[in-house]
Amino acid sequence: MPVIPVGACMIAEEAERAGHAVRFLDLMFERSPLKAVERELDRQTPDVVGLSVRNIDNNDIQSPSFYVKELVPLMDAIRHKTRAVIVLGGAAVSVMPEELLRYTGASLAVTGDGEPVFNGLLERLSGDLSLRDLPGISWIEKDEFKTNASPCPSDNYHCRTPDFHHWIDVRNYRNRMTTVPLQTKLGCHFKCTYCTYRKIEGSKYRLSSPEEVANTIFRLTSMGFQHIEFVDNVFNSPYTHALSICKLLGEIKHGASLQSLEMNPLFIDDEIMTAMEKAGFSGMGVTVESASDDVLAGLGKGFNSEHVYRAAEVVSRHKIPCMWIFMMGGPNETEETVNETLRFAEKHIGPRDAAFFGLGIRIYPGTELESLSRQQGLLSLSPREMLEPVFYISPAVDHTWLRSRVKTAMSRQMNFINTDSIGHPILSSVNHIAYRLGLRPPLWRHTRVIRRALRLIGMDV
Ligand code: B12
Ligand code: SF4
Repeated sequence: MPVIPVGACMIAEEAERAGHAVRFLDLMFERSPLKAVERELDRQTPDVVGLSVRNIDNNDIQSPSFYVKELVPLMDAIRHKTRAVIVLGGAAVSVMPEELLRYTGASLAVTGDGEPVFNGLLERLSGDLSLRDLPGISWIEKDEFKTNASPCPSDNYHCRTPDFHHWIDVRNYRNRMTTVPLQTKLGCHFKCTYCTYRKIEGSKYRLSSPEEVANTIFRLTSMGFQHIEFVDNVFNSPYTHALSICKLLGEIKHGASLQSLEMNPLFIDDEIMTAMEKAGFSGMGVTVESASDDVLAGLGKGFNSEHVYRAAEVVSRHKIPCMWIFMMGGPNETEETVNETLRFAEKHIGPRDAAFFGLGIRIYPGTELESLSRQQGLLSLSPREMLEPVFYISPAVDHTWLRSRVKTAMSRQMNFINTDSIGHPILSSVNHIAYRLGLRPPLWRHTRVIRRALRLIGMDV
């Protein structure tokens, strides 16, 4: 599913609001991004080029794809055709700013919330002022990485959405089953050992009021968007915040179909599920990762298998289709724990629901998982060398065995998928066809039917 470049649209909109002349180039559907960039630069000479970099790689241990490599020719073209200051921003940049700056040779990187920093940066550049003390930027000076901490975030987050029609060709996204992203809060206070999200949004919660969320949903529906996805790090934490949003949305006629793939089993109960049903949720995802206590402890999830089983019971009493998300091969994983998780999935995930099994965990510099990987002798690369994807698999489980064990479960359960399934090239055509047939997001609700249909034409996806 192509993801709408919401962050880039927000940055562009704020810069335009501040009085700058902004051109926006969406490379998502360009056959040749390089030619598109060259064409754009032939038309005009910008003073600043901002690049929004979302994904470093595809997080796929089996067929890794290193997307950042594709930036290099674009950077070369920009440098060749202009003298513009090149600024990197986006989620990938917050995760590995030093490594990305070194790899691409960009002038600056903006980490964390982009809008205030980028506007401050443009203001200083326009006034020929020094950037050295500007909060939220990083750069390389005489081979040394320099970084200024992000500006102190305010306590609240004001939920908002850019005017997408002004920046991107919305139809291209809509007819590929894309949902519109919306955040009800920023931050996450959990401490999962592998996670980078706190680096992006911080560990302190910044909440939007339920009224602001409702107004933003109205704005989106008035722009013609019906399928809205809450892209919070964890939607149902803090519990009372999510509950009040769902209750309010249940009381008003907004006309949107909602979903969130980031639900924590700790906070799933009948009350929130009922509120979500009334609010108009058409799908939800629970990031359980495992059903084994040892693995959950190794991942630092802050919940145990009892919570996982309890969440399954609650979900089965309600109507919202659920995607169960697992991460196989983490710390403390053994053959026994893999079997434990698969037994849970086979027994407790009903035919209406689906399960996704990711194999191996991408290791990022600065995480506990990085330290553990070094202690266990599994990682000797320097942080710089970790820009190209590296993965953790518990030394107590054989990778090939794990892969084939999950495949065996998938061959019996047609509602199970793995990393190979979501990376399969046929999926974009499936999205397209499904849309034409009148199906609407989330497409994973139809996993069983799609896998069966593909099997009939000889594709075991
Ligand atoms: C929700 C989400 C998803 C959803 C998206 C649903 C949807 N409808 O949009 C789904 C599940 C589909 C998804 C899929 C994937 N995701 Co994802 N996802 C996220 C998540 C949790 C939130 C993204 C979001 O919308 N944020 C809100 C917007 C407003 O923020 P933003 O885009 O980052 O923009 C801000 C700043 O970055 C900055 N900014 C952005 N652009 C620019 C440009 C300039 C010039 C400047 C100055 C600043 C700037 O300012 C913006 C506003 O403050 C992030 C984690 C996170 N907390 O960020 C991971 C994250 C972005 N995903 C990630 C990955 C890897 C993926 C997948 C590749 C996983 C996979 N194997 O399938 C796919 C790729 C999908 C695709 N086509 O791109 C990584 C990317 C970095 C990395 N590690 O490589 C992240 C960071 C998580 C992680 N593991 O670290 N994802
Ligand atoms: S709950 Fe999710 S976002 Fe929060 S630390 Fe854990 S993995 Fe990261």
